[in-house]
Amino acid sequence: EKDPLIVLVTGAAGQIAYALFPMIAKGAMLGPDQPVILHMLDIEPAGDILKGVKLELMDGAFPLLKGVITTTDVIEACKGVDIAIMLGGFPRRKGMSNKDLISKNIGIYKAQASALEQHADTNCKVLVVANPANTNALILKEYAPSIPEENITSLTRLDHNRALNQLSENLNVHVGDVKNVIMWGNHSSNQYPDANHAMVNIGVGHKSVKELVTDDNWLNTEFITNVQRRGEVIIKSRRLSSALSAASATCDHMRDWILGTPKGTWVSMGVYSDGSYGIQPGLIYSFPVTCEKGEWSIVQGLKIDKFGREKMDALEKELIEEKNFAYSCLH
Ligand code: NAX
Repeated sequence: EKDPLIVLVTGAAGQIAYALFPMIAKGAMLGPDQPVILHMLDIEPAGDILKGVKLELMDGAFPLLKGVITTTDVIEACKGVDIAIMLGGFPRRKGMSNKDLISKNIGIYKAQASALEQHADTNCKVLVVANPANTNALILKEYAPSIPEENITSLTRLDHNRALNQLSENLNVHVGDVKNVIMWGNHSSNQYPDANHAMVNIGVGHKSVKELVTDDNWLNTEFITNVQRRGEVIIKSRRLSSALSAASATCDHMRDWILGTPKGTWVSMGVYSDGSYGIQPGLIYSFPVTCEKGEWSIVQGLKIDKFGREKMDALEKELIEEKNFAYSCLH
């Protein structure tokens, strides 16, 4: 049997975590033969909730779950961690701008970065989900300089999966037969789902989405706004933000990163920019990536049209502004 991996989940008393824990415990994230130990971190007022979630996890009688630690102490939470899933943070309240959110989260991400750097495994892989996800990841990277920069990523997989679903509904094909959409840049209200390179499995090979859509204009209009507004639509009907789909996307992100993407398939991940596609190096920007043996690499050489280029540049600008604002709070 493999040695267990230690998985830290912050914001462990929250709603995404509640949907995510059974997926991790059943092996959907790290594989059906990979035992896990969970470290659940939340803040003091959520201590009782944490204990309750732990009781449910024990009652799940999951064969792969070799231990559960609940704590409100960030150092204890980070000890020996192999995988860190950052769901915790200051929640967006009505009327809060991105800047308000950044200034509230900066202290949290600085402290968690230091704790991870000092106490986690040296090859710890980190996924930041809490918003603003890209910029929280960037702060984490800055304050954990000994964690390799390629080990710090942010979630755009939920948007990616939403885009796959939009294509599947529009083309009336199964979602499992659609692949290679791209979320570029930032997880924000201006996010840009790009289906120009997306493919559909038609049984005897693949056809491009561009060939299959009846209305070419749809990809640059409704498709984009449907993906952008999906979160709001869900909040309106569920009266809570997306949790099941966010947990599933979190699981997909880590699984593909660690176990690899299928041949010919790429996924979207917020990763450290190396300057690919002319994007400022050092930003955490979402790119199409393939993964092998625990390492991601950015898909190179895709043709970008003028419409897409403008969207990508606008998202880069947004991230530079968030970065500059974050730095002005820090120094
Ligand atoms: P919840 O409000 O249900 O849970 C957040 C939890 O974090 C709470 O239990 C809270 O006590 C805890 N927390 C706050 N400060 C903390 C700290 N310093 N250390 C540890 N825990 C702390 O939110 P939930 O719906 O679970 O969403 C979690 C985060 O994901 C939010 O920031 C949300 O905006 C973000 N999302 C990001 C998405 C993405 O695609 N990147 C999509 C889904 C989601 O909206």
